[in-house]
This record gives sequence, structure tokens and C-alpha cells, in this order.
Amino acid sequence: MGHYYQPEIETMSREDLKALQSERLVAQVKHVWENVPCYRAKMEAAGITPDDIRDVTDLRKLPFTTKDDLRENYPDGVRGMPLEDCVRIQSTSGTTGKRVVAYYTLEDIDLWEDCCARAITAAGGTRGDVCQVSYGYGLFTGGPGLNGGSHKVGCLTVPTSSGNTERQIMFIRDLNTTILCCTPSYAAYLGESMKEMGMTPEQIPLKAGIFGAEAWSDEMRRDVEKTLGIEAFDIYGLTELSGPGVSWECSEHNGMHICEDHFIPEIIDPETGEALPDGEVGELVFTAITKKAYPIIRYRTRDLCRITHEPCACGRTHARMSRLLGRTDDMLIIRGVNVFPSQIETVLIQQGYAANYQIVVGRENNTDTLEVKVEMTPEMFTDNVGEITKLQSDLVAGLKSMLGLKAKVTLVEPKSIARSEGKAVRVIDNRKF
Ligand code: DLL
Repeated sequence: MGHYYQPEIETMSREDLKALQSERLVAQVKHVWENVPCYRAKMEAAGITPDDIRDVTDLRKLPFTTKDDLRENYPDGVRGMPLEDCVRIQSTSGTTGKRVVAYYTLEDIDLWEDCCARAITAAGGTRGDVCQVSYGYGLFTGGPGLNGGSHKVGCLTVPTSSGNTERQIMFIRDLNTTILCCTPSYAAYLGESMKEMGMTPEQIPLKAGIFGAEAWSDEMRRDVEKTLGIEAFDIYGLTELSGPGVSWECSEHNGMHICEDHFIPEIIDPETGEALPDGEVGELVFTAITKKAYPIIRYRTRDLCRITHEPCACGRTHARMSRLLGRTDDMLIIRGVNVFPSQIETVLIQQGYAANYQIVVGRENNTDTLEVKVEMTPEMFTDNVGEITKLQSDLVAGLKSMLGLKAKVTLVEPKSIARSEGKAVRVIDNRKF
């Protein structure tokens, strides 16, 4: 119970929250109608004007926005404020097509950093903490967002950015870093490296980790918690909505609280666009009701999860979203079966592997093939063929029972799969569609 960054907001009654959301939504819809032609055109096409939006229950009248809409308006077609009022951009990693360029006013940044400060406080952060931000700094939002949040909480902020693992470990040790912010895969790598250097969890000063930007399983959480001797907290966000801090875990670890005073969540059926009730898995849709330079209306995130509005034992009233269960577009369809990389990771970790793996999908004779390449840990590494065959067949059986699919398993030597300092690249799909 009881440690909040903005208690009056984080614990406000649902009724007051709804009133606040309604007021902000009405203002935001007026703002985009007047200032962002692409939103106005979409509203006109749907036959609605700002007068039709009187409170949050009218949200569903508004058209969805997709990533393609944002990309088509590259670089500044979604900008809602004059250039003079904008002070920063951030941008997505943009593996395909045009990048999303998100604009911020000073106030937009301030509100975003509040969300990150809430996350750090929920993870136990205070003025007495040393917070090492090992997310990338630059166009990626992870570093700048948590850096700002850490300042607001009053932690001593160590802006290492990602990479240079030896230096990361040196600072953790020498500055007595208590909170580590980075991707879960990088946290696992740091843990592995510290273990190799002979550091035990007791010798590592860290007490909490704020890990997000990519999917990770509960098994991976337990693993990282054990090697680093910490409590791990999930944090979610996306560039389109400002960055990290859209939602984050409290000490109950039972879902991530969505900063609902800034972002209104909906869950929809990704096929039909119909709203789904609490508890059902669907696509997360967000409307940003406070940020002005890059306003976002009913944005289809392609992230799959469920949400609940049940009260949380931590005292916060804001809705919670589950851990991400995948994306509508990282879902692989292999021989007709829906496969999420997170399911494969769960099996690997259950069987004692670290999360260093690659999923390679291909097609032979018109049939999809699935190969899971995974590193043996140093403990299981052997050149005894019999033992390797046994490990392989156990893994094939575990994957079969989780996915209902037969996969080829390739065990590789420890450290032979390239490590990532940011988001890990786990899936290689060689099929041509
Ligand atoms: O990844 C922002 C962020 C930075 C979040 C640091 C948390 C920590 P983008 O690069 O725009 O922004 O990528 C957004 O990453 O739609 C999800 O698919 C995925 N993602 C983000 N957080 C999580 C998470 C940042 N906790 C996309 N679990 C999102 C699973 C996540 N996936």
C-alpha cells in the first residue's frame, strides 16, 4: 500500500476519473478538428463533428487511427501545434516503411515524465535511490522518458544508455545502483555477465528493475529476479502515445496500471473492431487526451492483452492491463496454428534454458517449417551426443504440447546467438507471402 507519485490522481474515484476524461476528451476532439486536417477529414467521412462528442461514452463514435494513417502523414501531418511550440521529436525504430515522428511540446514532455515518475515510484523509487537508465537514448523513447521520470522522483540518475556492458556493471557496483531500467533481454544479459564475473545476487546492490519495450514471460521474470536479486516491474508504452509509462506495474504485480487521466484504453476484437468486455483478450486501442503536439485518437496498437477495472490492493483506481500476450502482427501462423513467440519462450525457460533463442520460420514443399534455435546454458553444455539428443527431444515434446506443432530444435553453444542491447530480434520469417 501507499507509495504514490501523484496520489490525488492515482487514487481518484472512478466517477471523478470519468468526469476528468470526459472533459479532456471533448477538448482534445475540438483540438484535432481545428488543428489536424487528417483527423478532421476522417471525422467528416464518418459524419461526425466535435458536437457529437460530449463525454467518454461517445468515444466509440470516433474513427480508428492506424499505424498506416500515421505513416502516410509522415513527417508532420499529425502535428497539432505550431512548430514554435514544439520542442522535441522522438521516433519509432521503424523496421519497415516510414517512421512515425512524434512531436512534443514542453508540457507534453512534462506529462509524459509524470507517467514515468509514477512507474518509478510504484517500483519503490524515492529520492534516496540511484536509478540507472540503460534503455537507449536518442530517437527511442525509453532513455529520455525514464530519465525524466527519474529526475522528477529525485533519484540520482545514471544515464548510461544501452550497451557497453562492462561499464554498466562498473556503475551498478561503484555507484550502488538500486533501480535498473532496460529491456528484459538486456537485463538477462547483464545478469548473465555479472554471474560470470562471480558476482552473487547479494553482492549486486540492485533492488528493483523496470523492464519493458518488448514481450517477456513470467518465467523470464523469475529468472532475472533470481540472478539480479531484485523485484522486477513491467512497464509498457509506445512512441505514438509518448513512450514508456503509458502503463506500469505496482507492487501487487497483477497487471499494469494505465495512466487513465492521459490515455483512455479500449479493447476491441481485431477482426471486427467491436468493443470487448473486461477480461477478454483483444487489441488495445488508446486515445491520448492530454498531449497536444501529437494527438492520438483511437489508435490501434496491434498489441493484444486484456484489461480490468477491478480495484487493486495497492489503492490505485486506474484500470490495469495484463502482460502483453503478443501483437496482432507478431503472431505467427504456422501450418494454420497461431503461435506467439512468448509461448515458445515459456517452454524454453521451463526447461532450464536462458532466453537466448531464435525462431526461424520457413516453407518447404508448401508446408511451413518451424525451427527453434536455442543456446544451451554452460551447465547443460556437453559434447555427449546422447545427452544432447535427450535435451532436444524433451524440448520438441514441450513445444508440441504448448503449441500443438512439431518444431525442429537446434541446440547451439552458449553465447553463439548475438545479444541485443535494446529490443531483441527473435523471429526470422523466411516465408514469402
Ligand atoms: O518500446 C516504449 C517503451 C520504452 C516502453 C521503454 C517501455 C520501456 P516503441 O519503440 O514505439 O516504444 O514500441 C512500442 O513495443 O506497441 C509493444 O508492442 C512493445 N512493448 C512496449 N512495452 C512492452 C511491454 C517503446 N512491457 C511497442 N511488454 C508496443 C511487451 C511491449 N511489449
